[in-house]
Amino acid sequence: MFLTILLFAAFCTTTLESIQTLSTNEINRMSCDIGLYGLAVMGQNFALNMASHGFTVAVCNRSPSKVDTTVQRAKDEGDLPLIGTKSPEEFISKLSKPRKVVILVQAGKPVDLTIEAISEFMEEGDVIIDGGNEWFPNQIRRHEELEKKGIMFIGMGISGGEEGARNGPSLMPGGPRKAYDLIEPIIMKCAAKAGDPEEPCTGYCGPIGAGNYVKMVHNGIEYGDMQLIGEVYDILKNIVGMGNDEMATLFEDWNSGDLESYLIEITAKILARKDDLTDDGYVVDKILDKTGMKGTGRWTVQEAAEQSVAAPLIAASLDSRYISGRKEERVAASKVLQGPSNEMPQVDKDQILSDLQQALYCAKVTSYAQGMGIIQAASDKNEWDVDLSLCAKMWRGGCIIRASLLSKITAAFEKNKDLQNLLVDETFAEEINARQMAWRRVVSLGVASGIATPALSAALSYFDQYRRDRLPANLIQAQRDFFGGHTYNRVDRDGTFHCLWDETHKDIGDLTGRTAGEL
Ligand code: NBP
Repeated sequence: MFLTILLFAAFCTTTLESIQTLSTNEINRMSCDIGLYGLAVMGQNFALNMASHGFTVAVCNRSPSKVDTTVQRAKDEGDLPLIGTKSPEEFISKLSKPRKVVILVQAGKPVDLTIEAISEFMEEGDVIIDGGNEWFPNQIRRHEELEKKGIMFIGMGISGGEEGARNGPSLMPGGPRKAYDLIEPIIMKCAAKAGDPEEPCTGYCGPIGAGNYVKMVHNGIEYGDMQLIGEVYDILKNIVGMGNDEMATLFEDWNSGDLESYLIEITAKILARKDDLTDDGYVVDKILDKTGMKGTGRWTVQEAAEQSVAAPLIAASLDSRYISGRKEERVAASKVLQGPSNEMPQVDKDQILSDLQQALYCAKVTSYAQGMGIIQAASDKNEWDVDLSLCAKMWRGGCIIRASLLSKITAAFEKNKDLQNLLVDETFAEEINARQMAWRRVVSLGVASGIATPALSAALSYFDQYRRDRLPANLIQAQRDFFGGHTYNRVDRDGTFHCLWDETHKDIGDLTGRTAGEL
């Protein structure tokens, strides 16, 4: 490593053009700690991040122009130890063995094509790390394909966008332990740091698939957090009647309390931002009310269903994006459908602001409870042994859902590794029990005013279902048995039962082997 740095220090005083003038021997002597293929927003910044931490980095990209840009940035940002290469063969030849290559190209087919192009020049014991937002079964498939060649594969979720990639993202790797051990010294340095004492926002998530799964659920929670803040904004604007500057100050204020988080922080900044294209008003008011998405929220909801885990808050935030997308239909519907005809309820402003703060906190905790529930179920099913306290720890810095609340969540899962649901952790249970009336007042106000609060309401309904020892599911089970002979269990004795509900019902005989439809 020391020799590599010395060689690199000499090398980095040259420009890209002068690379061409180095002798073949000199170029061949270069041996980098790690390679990065794919130099769009994420790749370029992550390469510079690694180089800033003293690791020698070789970079490559399908279009060579981005290689030049990255090399120039490395030079401008302090002669960082980074070299550009223009072909997969040259790229791989620059890496010390066992070779470690991070791929950051568009997810899907481009990743397969890149693996195909670079793996040709790699050998047994090398490691490929895909940092894209990838559907986890694709990573399992790639792992199996590369395993045949003896190349190890890691699927590493990365969160934090451009800024995080450059200055410290949250990194969620999953793959063979041996491969993880090879990259650990690098990712521990390059990841964001959080906590007191500071710790890197990364760690071993588990076997292949686990890292992408954790990142996928992170994004589902991100959808939920954003929707919750959107609903609070809607109430503040359309029920309380607050202006953008006043709301910005409120969010800024909330950011110094229990709700402290990146998304609350940027919301304050967004609300305060004046329009830069016109002299009139704020940017936020000029933005079309249609939310885009790239699929990770949908995957989370699909996976929740797959694992038979209820995640209504995340599902509500996904549904809200779908409804927002139907702008033209909504505009037409707004001319036909009406909200409540009575006057808006009178609100005590101080009360509702305090209620909203508490409701948002309760719903956020519920959102994490649902997300962690999905990860736990998948981890059990796939035998990944994902550590939920590590997930919370990794999300404390660098990523979009970073929040002070995550330190408490980390502590809850550290205290009880087998915690069945975050809501029943002593600390959170106490907080939510105490704040629930505020939450209920907010949801009631939304309903009475015709302002939808799908995520706040879904979270409250989840809380109200989860906390009750008896639900109306007995009636539903009876209905199932009535129309389909699906049988039922009883509360007072063991066994499977079927009732001859009326004269049309016949004895269905031996019930052995029939179940009442447990999960
Ligand atoms: P993009 O997702 O926009 O992808 C652009 C990169 O993919 C370029 O380097 C491009 O090469 C390369 N590429 C494409 Br497109 N097709 C290719 C092919 N057939 N073969 C080889 N390379 C190909 O980049 P990004 O926004 O930096 O994201 C990279 C990954 O990180 C994605 O999986 C993304 O989901 C994930 N991610 C992004 C963010 C974010 O905030 N942007 C955050 C977290 C994770 P070219 O230059 O030759 O066109």
